[in-house]
Amino acid sequence: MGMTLQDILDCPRTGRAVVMGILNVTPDSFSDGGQFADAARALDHAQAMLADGAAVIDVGAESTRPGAPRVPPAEQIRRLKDILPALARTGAVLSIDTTHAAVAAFALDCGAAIVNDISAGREDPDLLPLAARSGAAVVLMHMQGDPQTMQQAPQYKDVVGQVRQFLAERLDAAQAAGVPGQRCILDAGIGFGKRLEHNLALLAGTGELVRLGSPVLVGVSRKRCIGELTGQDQPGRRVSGTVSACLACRARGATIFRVHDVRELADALAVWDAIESVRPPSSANAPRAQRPI
Ligand code: HH2
Repeated sequence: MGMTLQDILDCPRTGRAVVMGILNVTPDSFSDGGQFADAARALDHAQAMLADGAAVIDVGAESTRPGAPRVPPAEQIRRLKDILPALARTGAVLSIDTTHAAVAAFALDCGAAIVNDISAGREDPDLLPLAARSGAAVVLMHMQGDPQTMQQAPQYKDVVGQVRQFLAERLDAAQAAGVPGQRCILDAGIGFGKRLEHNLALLAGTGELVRLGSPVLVGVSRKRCIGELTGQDQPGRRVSGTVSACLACRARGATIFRVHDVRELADALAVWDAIESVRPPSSANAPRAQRPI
């Protein structure tokens, strides 16, 4: 039996972490564009990610890579209309990656449980009220600017403080619209209007977002910042770097990891969690401090 939405939201209390597998039904996503635009292939890929340990599948019909063209809601729904009902039949927890209430409403009708809104409810004023009415969880993500312009000249005085403040305000807005804080998921928005130094500060500062009290999601999979740190230009070669970033955030309290490479991260989390669950040896067994002779 897979996890329920409530199990996923309860992770900060139960000490577990979950993998959210990415399914882009787009022709142009930065890493997997065009691979899963066909419904049968998309379903196969989702089933493989579930078998590999994904607790939730995040389906997106619009690329948000820097400079990507916007996709109107009707076209997003056209891309989703065959795949979403088929995915719902698998019984998996589904998330819809969209900023449009019309697309979210379509996905929720098909059985989705999470609305992943990279605009945190700012783009479409109907999105948070819709989530409130339907009982869906909402991902609130930070972004400076919009995908067309966000990488032009990102500037912050205190990136962690500003992102924390933004998310606290969007959490208030979601609650004012009727979405309880326990159903909001916070995300620093790695790569959305940020340079490498900003992304690193936010990954290191994950604990600051965790302290806001809602579950924290990390979306760093195969992103440019991983390439900048590892020298890997091809997104498919950024898997180890992605796993390392996710574990660093796991150690700081993040509980939901949105990735392309589910098995690699699920295995890494299983090992990390097993080690962390062992109680440290008592000080009697600890090696004695070396003294200079
Ligand atoms: N990143 C992307 C898309 N959606 N949602 C959340 N909550 N957090 C993220 O970091 C995030 C996101 C971009 O990655 P991807 O889906 O792989 O690419 P594309 O936008 O080109 O489809």
